[in-house]
Amino acid sequence: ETSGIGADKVALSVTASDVRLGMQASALTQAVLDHLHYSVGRLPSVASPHDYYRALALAIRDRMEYRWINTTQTYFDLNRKVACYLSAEFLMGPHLGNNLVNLHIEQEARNALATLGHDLDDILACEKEPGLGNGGLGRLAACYLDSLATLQCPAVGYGIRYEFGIFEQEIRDGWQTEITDKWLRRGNPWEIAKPDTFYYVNWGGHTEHYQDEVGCQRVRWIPDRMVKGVAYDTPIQGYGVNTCNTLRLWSAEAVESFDFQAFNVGDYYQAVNEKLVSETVTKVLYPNDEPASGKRLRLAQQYFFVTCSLQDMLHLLELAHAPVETFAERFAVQLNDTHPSIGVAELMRLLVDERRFDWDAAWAITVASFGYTNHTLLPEALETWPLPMFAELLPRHLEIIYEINRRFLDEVRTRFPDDEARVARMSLIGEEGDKRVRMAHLATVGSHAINGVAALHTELLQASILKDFHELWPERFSNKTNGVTPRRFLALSNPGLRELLDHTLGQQWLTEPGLLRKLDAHADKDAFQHDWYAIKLGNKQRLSSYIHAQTGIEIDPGWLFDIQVKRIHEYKRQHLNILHIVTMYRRLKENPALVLPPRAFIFGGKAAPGYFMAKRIIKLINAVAETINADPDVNTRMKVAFIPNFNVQNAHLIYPAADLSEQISTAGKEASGTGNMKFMLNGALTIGTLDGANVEIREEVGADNFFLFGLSAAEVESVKRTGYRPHDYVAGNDELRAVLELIGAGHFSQGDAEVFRPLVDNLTHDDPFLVLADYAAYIACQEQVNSAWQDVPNWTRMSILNTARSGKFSSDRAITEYCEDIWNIRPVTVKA
Ligand code: B1N
Repeated sequence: ETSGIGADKVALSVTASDVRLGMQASALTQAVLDHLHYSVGRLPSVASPHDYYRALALAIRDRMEYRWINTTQTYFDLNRKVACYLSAEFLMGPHLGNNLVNLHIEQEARNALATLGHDLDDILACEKEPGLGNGGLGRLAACYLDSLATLQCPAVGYGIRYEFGIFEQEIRDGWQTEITDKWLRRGNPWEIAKPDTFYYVNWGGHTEHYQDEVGCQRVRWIPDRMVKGVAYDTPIQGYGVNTCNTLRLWSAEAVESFDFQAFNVGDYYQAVNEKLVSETVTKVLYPNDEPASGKRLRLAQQYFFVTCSLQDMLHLLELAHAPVETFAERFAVQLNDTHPSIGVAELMRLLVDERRFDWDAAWAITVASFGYTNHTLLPEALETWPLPMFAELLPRHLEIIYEINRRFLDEVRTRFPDDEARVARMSLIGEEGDKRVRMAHLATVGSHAINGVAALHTELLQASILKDFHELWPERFSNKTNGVTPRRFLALSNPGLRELLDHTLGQQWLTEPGLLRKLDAHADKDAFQHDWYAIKLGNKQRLSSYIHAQTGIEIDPGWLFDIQVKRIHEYKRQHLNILHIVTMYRRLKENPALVLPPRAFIFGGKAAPGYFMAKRIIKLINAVAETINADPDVNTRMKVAFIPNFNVQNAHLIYPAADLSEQISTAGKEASGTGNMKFMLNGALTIGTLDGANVEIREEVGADNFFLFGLSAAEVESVKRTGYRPHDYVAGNDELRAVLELIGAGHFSQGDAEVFRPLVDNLTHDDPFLVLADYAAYIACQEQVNSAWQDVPNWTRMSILNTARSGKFSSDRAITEYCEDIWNIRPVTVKA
């Protein structure tokens, strides 16, 4: 039997052929040629690199398909409980390279392409990554899918197939500009559309209360709009296993028959318009990381993907002939922040209104099914919806939320009599100013397990925004410190280091990252340090070429690479980093003889398009870069570069090249951070505050191998309580004052004293994130970095220890904890 047309349409007893599934280079070469011919429609001689990319991607997808179908079938046959990870964002990054790693066929693919006259790296670079997320939260969801598959856990990721993902960032004249992300323009070889798997989604209208045949009071929702959610599936191949799970993303389509009336009265235009309106639901990802958008369309997106996902679960139960009563035994539904929290009310509606469950039985199922992960304490990020908007879009859900609230507040009153202040604080409806539905409260009340994403964050969560809930149900709370996948963020992106680790530890470190500890024993060895240094230098050369190609800036790979990449946000304090750079610039200008080890200050990150301060911080970084890079007095000892369009693809080049990882958020504000873990895994040392997972990183690596500075979370709170006056810090520190004056006077903006005025004014008069309070400590800590950097063997030793002690931050560890403590899910072996 051969591959090609009809090979997958033969009699049922015959499965796909070995030739087509072959993992050897020769079989892959043939498969790429077949796909070039049959799927891409190009002769090899005229095919572009992108054509080859598509052909190889399809050939690799073929090789996962068998495992994929088999995995789904295995879960179904064994009736196994499935983790359903509900997330409005999945920031998957490029698929091809990762799938090659997980299937162990990189070398074969490289050889196959070489036979065809192409270099695998050039072909990998052709992939346009699906940017269906903003930052850490979306990338965490992607790492968790990788770990679930690798750990052989039954799991599905459910989300939204945005037609436009996160915008592409270009830097023009130092400012961020946003370009729409048309990621589907050249097709997506990784997804398989499932046009027959769809569900209806309703909006608006009103409710009717009626008595059913047996005299029960029931409610009917009479919506006035309807769309269809269609499934698009992407395979998630585990590393070194047969498990291949599914990411199922929903896309909105018009319901063909719904606007038939418009056709009948001849209003063709209105009918077509209806289609356009329907499809806007999944058109674009909201580009705000953290601040809640408050837009009706965002709530519509949330309800859309959540109802499709829950209906899909109910449908799967039906296919398995399992009673709906067993829902919570079959599905663990995890809410990735509050974005899918409308699911609590929706599952109640599906059970009570549509399946005629009584309330208590439905509620028991709901609470047993849901878990809620909180990712932020920032007040501006907490989702609340104005009642009128909620009532217009989801009238029945609002009634259900009122009923959940009534029963819940009765419980609170019983436990805490005569405490109406507590009742008001805990209500699902906020009454400060306009009335709003508090989604974090809905998620908490509807879940049997609530968790934060780092130890400090969970403590603060229990002490602040969910304090009352923690007092009521302490047993429901736990910490699940985030993790990242070592497959993508080391094996794929740092092949040099991977090889050294494989050689030193054997390949098992990739699934047992605790084995990295064995590197401790090599940290002092000259030869090993030598290899380590050479690998880092190679990675820095790679990044340096990329930066040069993107920005024209030349950076010497021998310099200290000091990197801060993450969304631009005041709480992350990129401007604190800039104040340090300007401080060093001034010192060099004033004292040309100053001994300063040369450093490259590298930034990357997008600002929300409507975030005034964040956009100005980008402009400031670029303005400072332009001045410094062009000044021969300083540019032999410092350079500054802003890498445009930070995304997963260029992150692969960035993390492995770092010597120093900047994790300098105001303590108490960064829930966890995950970039901090990616840097550590790749041997960067951290300069950071006691915030988020930095606390645990420092614990693991040891205080001697971490550059700590700044106020603690408790100190930040106490400074704020007793009245923070940033101006006192300006008055008390000549160097700080001079730095702010230099920026404010337009030294970096051709004399324009207006452009950075809002930044400088904000820092001197308000400074909500205590940049000035931490300035002196940060500068002093950076001086320690400079001295440490000059001792190459010791720096290398500390770099090795960082990788060695990063095992805790594998997403495999995190997922194991979710499986054991929250989901009650066990691995299942999928046979070959
Ligand atoms: O989630 C990450 C954490 O590591 C980060 O510390 C945290 O900031 C991040 C609304 C968010 N929290 N909240 C968001 C994203 C999009 C959106 O529309 C909020 N992202 C985080 C993973 O735990």
